[in-house]
Amino acid sequence: MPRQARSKVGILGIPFSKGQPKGGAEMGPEILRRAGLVSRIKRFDYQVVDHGDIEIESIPGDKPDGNVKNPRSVGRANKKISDKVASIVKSKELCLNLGGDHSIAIGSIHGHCRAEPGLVVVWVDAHADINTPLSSPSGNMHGMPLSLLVKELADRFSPVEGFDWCKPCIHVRDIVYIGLRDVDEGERWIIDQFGIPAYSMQEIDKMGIKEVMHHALKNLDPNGTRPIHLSFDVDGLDPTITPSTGTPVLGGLNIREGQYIMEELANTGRLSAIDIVEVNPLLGSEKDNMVTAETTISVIEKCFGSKRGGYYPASYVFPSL
Ligand SMILES: [Mn+2]
Repeated sequence: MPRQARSKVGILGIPFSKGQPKGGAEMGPEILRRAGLVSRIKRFDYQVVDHGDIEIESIPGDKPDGNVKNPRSVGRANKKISDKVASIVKSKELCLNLGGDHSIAIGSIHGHCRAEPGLVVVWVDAHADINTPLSSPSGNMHGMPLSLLVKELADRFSPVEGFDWCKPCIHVRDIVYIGLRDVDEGERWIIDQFGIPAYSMQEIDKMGIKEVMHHALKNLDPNGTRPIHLSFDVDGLDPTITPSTGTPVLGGLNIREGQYIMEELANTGRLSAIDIVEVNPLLGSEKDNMVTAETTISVIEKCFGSKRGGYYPASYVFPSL
């Protein structure tokens, strides 16, 4: 028996960008709110609670820990994110996190795990974001969130400064990837070594998005009972439709594939937390930002029951004489 879908959405802004070097990702929540995200979600059968933006403290003189940049800033912010997400999920809200760069997924998945220990992760992204501090070519933590969360990689690197609070809470096989097309060597090794189901753009071209979603969800949770954490990097979509982002890669998901992924996830009734990350308005023109925000909202709203074939809320009354 599938669990009952959550009836409330808790929106949490996370204006954090120290997981990568480019300024502007901290403006993601603002740009999505300004483009009408909250009112768009209110049209559906959810009670919307806006928790505002989380307050991020800056840590001056945050020296690298080995290869890892800004470890204490990322660690401190994510501890806070974990606490907040845990409390939102515990209060039975579907937690919608507006990033921020993708390093915020460390705290959001960690906090989600505290409330829902049996969760699975759907990672929609051009990148695998599972480098360890040792395998990462850049040292930017937005490319490492999953390595800090999975139990199987804990013995592959030393604890990172600022992350003593963060114990791995998922297994590699609790993850499925969709949309990959820029994967580092160490990341590919991890995917092969542990057999992580990974649907790159090649599989999407070969199988079509319908088959990919069917297999992805079956692979992850054959019985279809576990809560789902969707971590959605807007660079999973093609840069022609989400140009305002930090690490765009050509050849991404088109708008219809993006919408279909979300519709299928909504149909499970098991979504309990969502991250939307890497919207960066400082990297695009005003028009780019409008396109990026509109694309992102039109995809994300499908998580809340918006249907391309038309829709009315449970409260709808058909006008009659
Ligand atoms: Mn990412």
